[in-house]
Amino acid sequence: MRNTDEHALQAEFDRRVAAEEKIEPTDWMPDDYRKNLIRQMSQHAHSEIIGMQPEGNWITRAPSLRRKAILLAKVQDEGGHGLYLYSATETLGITRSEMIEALQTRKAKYASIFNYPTLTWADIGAVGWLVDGAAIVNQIALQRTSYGPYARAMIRICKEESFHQRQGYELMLEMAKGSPQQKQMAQDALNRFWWPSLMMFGPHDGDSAHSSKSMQWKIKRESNDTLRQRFIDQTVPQIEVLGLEMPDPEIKWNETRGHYDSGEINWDEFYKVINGNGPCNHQRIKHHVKAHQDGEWVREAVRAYRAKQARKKDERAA
Ligand code: BYC
Repeated sequence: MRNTDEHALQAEFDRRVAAEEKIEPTDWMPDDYRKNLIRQMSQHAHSEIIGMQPEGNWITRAPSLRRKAILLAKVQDEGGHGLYLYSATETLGITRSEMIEALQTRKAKYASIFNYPTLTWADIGAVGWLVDGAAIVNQIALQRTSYGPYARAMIRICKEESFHQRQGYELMLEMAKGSPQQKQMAQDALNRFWWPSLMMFGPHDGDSAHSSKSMQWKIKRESNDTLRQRFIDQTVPQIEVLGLEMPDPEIKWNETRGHYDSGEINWDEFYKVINGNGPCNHQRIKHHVKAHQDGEWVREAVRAYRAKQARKKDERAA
């Protein structure tokens, strides 16, 4: 392509992003924009799929039929989110199998939070309340992301995540107002999931490798620290309603800032987890590989069916 053409295409892309118009799959886009989207969106899809494991772990042990039905529906929703996101990412020119290969060979990441175990039933409440709660804060902003298929997927996903967050909070409320042992389980779940939930927003703005480009392209609409602070501000009053102790002794309302102050995240732990050495990284990938291998017969059947349809079409055309 001639240089002048490239400049014109880039100028048109910049104009559309500035005008808040969505970029669609058939539109020209800079290569780095495409690559960055593939990275973030495939990581997001993998998070939804790997995120089914810690909760799926409790489906057979849910304490009532009502709780089992809710959890089953939630875990299925997460699978659905993964599928919308894989499809949206495929519009950028990468195949589903390439993305899965990248996940299984650890070239692609998924949200750090899913490398922590769910040890008790109260953890299911904490995951819904805190993990889905953090995900919503991040994803509401992503509904305005500049890439059309991603923005549209986020609208539906946010509606479902909102139900997930509420069922988690309702579960926590029941535990926190229950017997002293149940209240203790709720407290313990809050203490263990608080910090990993804050880590979901990524490194501080100054340490975030992709933020400045992503903000310029309007892939990201708000910074990691802004979203993390919003999550803290909305969650602290919810902890008070539960009647639980704060998981961080440094949480304190700051009148001047109009926000809650809080303690520092253990960044060594964060980097350890995202680089493959968290408590459950190995188990999560091993389980994914096995499930994928066990599903090979389905893919084989789909391929055989497609080949048969193609043969029929050729015969009709001949
Ligand atoms: N975990 O430059 P940065 C859910 C990586 S699941 C792992 O700030 P970026 C749900 C980052 O990838 C919700 N890795 O990156 C499902 C980068 O490494 P690479 C999942 C992380 O992309 C089931 C490096 O650190 N949501 O809803 O600008 C049940 C530098 O970071 C993390 C999404 O995925 C992390 N927490 O910002 C319940 C939302 N943080 O790629 C709930 C979409 C950072 O260069 N993603 N890294 O190797 C995003 O909004 C952004 O990608 C992030 C990070 C805010 C996560």
